[in-house]
Amino acid sequence: MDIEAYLEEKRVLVDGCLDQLLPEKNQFPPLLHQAMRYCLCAGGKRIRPVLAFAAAEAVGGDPHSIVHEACALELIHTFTLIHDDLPAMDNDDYRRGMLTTHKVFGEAMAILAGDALLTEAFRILACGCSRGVHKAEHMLEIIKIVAEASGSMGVVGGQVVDIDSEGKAINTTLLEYIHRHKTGTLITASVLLGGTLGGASPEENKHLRAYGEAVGHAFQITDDILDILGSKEELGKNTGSDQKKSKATYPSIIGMEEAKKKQLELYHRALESLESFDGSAHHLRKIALYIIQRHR
Ligand code: GRG
Repeated sequence: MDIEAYLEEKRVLVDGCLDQLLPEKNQFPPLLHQAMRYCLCAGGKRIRPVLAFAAAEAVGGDPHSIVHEACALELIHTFTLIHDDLPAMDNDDYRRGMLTTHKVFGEAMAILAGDALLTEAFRILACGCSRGVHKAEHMLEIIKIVAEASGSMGVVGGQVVDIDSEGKAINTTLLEYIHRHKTGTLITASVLLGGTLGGASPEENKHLRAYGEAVGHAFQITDDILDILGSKEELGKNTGSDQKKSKATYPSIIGMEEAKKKQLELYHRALESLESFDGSAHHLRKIALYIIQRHR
């Protein structure tokens, strides 16, 4: 199956499961549940769940057994998008081809919808033990990995440094910190979630972590490049926002050509980290390429 078909098949799987997992939009209080569903159901590539599926496959696990847990990753990711778009953060008007959550539901409801998505994600992960599908020790490990990836040493830390660096001349070391934390940690956690629940050995998880770190970093560089070269229609959000906010990015610090070289270097690093895997890591390899070539 080519990678586009694979991504589409998994996206449909995730969308169906998200719809089942989330409270109905008329569930009391309806405003909150509508706001939670609004951005979540607006589309999105679902790349974090897909990475979890592909990692599970790579270690001989069954991707279908981790659909709920993969959806939890998407809830956390969507929460970060909703909060990232708020006036106090990036102040964006469009996301996933629609007005941002706070533009439609107001700031208070956008904050609360994000909070509820994050909390719901951890409820779903905790249910992984009680559903009897996964070993409790694996689920505890996953909860720890996802919490660490999201917290002050992960996404929140990256976001703080990103905001604090706006309008400042920063070096590539600090920029790399922002990329690896704001974006990379949740992507790495997604790969490790699939690997761990798929039954990876410690050695396999070490390689999967290296893969996740490389593609996570590359993913943010692509995001920065698309903010300059991408189309608003394909991206579903305004372009040029990094420059408007005087944000340091790879293209702005080292130039477009060097940024593209860096992407390629990270792609090769991702492939190298999978050298000990056989054809079962086929989709992980293809996703790495997709990540540096994507248009949306
Ligand atoms: C995680 C507790 C916690 C707090 C979050 C708001 C915030 C703190 C962090 C913002 C992090 C952020 C939005 C990083 C950007 C990551 C990124 C490249 C997003 C775009 O992801 P895509 O392209 O989007 O996968 P789609 O819409 O396809 O899902």
